[in-house]
Amino acid sequence: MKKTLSALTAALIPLSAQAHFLLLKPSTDIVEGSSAKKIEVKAIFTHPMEGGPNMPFKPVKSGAFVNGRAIPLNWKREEVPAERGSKVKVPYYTAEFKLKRPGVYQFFVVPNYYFEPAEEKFIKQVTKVYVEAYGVERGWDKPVGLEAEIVPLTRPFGIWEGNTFVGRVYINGKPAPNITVEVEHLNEEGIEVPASPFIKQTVKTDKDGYFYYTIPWAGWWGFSAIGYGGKRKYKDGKIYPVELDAVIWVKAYEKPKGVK
Ligand SMILES: [Cu+2]
Repeated sequence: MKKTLSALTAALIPLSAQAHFLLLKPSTDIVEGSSAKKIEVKAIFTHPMEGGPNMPFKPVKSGAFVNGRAIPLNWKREEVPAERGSKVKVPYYTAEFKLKRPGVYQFFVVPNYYFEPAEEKFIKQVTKVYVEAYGVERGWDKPVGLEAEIVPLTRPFGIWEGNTFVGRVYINGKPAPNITVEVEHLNEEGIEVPASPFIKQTVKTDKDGYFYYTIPWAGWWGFSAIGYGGKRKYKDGKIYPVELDAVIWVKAYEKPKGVK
C-alpha cells in the first residue's frame, strides 16, 4: 500500500518542480586571520530545497582556481541514503583544503554525465563556489574557463540577504541568451513551501546572457543555468540530449541585529 502511494505521489509531482543541483559547499565563504587555515568542501548531487533525493555522481575534474591556476582537490568518497529511510546509498564527496595564501579561491567540480530516466536526458552540472581568504578580494570576476560557467557580476562572497545577485552565463565559452536559470535555497532550516512552484524560483537570462535575482533570506543559494550540451549515447544504444548546466552557489548573511 505504502509503495503504491509513493509511486502515485512520484507520478503526480510535475517534473518541472524537480530541480537537480550539484551542491558545492565550503565550511565558510570567508576566512580571516594571519595563519593558514583549513576548510572543508562538500560536493553532493541533490535537491537542496526538498532535502533529497540524492543522486550518484563522481567528480571528473575539480580544483581550487586562484591567481590563474587550479590547485587539485583530494576528494574523500562518502555515502548517504538516496532518499530519507532508503537502504540504497549514493556517493558524495568531501575535501579538506588548506588556504595557504591570500586570494579568492574558486572551487569547481565537473561531474560525470548523469542519465535521468524520468526526463530521458543526460545532466552535467559544472559547479563553482567561492572562498575569500585573508582579505584579498581580487579575482572573483575572472572566469575559470569551464565548459559551462556563471561569471558573477555581484561579488560572490560577503553578501547580505536582500542583495541582488547578477551573473552572466557562458555555455561552451559563449554568452547564453534567453535560457532558464533555476534558483534554489539549501533548506537547512526545514522550511515547508506553500506549493510546489516555491521549491525553486526561475529567472531567465537576457539577450546577452545576464540574469538577476534578489536573495530573499539568509543561507546558501544555488543558481543553475540550464544549457544544451549536444547529444550522447546511453547504454541502451539510444541517443539522448545532454543538459549542460552552469551552477554557482553563494551564501547570504542575515541582516545585522537592530537594522530594518
Ligand atoms: Cu534528481
